[in-house]
Amino acid sequence: MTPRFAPFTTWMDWHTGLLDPERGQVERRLSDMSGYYLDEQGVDGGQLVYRVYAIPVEETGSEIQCSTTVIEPGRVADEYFMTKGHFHAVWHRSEIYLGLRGEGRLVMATEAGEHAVEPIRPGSVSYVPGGWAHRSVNVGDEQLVFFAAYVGDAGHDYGTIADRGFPVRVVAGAHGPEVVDNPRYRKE
Ligand code: S6P
Ligand code: ZN
Repeated sequence: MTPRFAPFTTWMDWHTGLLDPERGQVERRLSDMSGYYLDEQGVDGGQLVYRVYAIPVEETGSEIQCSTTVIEPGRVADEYFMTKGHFHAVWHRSEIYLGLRGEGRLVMATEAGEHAVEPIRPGSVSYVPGGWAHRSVNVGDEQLVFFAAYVGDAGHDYGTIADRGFPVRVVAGAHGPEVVDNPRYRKE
């Protein structure tokens, strides 16, 4: 059997999340996230929320996709800057997140409405089992940086979360980050 390609190395800056060589980048601004935050009155759509730097490989079950995500510090009303969040299109595909910099929360939820919130910070290794939608939230005052690895054919289902939201939101409370119910969440 002939291997499909030769081994390769990518250099990652563990502080900034930048990759060398940089092979692909996705940028999300507030204008890309209309409807994701509860109170979007007066938001500046041009504000950068996060970037994802990928190490692209073929999207097959034989490969492992890897990327770093860098979420800026900031809020929309009381809600911290966060990623869109998604289920994997192949719903049972799992994922691992390694926290590199900053202070965050990994919000996860099942289709049935069960939810879990885990910390992301330097040294955290979070396991996202298949069937759990996942969103990361920067609750600190510096960039949140983490590395993600997942099965190559997982794909992304953004529509379900865009329509229904997560059962909970992470907001700035009087004494720090708080997890509160999302009044707009729809189970089905
Ligand atoms: C991919 C993995 C991450 C996210 C990234 C941005 O399966 O979970 O690389 O893609 O953190 O989040 P989102 O929800 O915009 O894809
Ligand atoms: Zn994912």
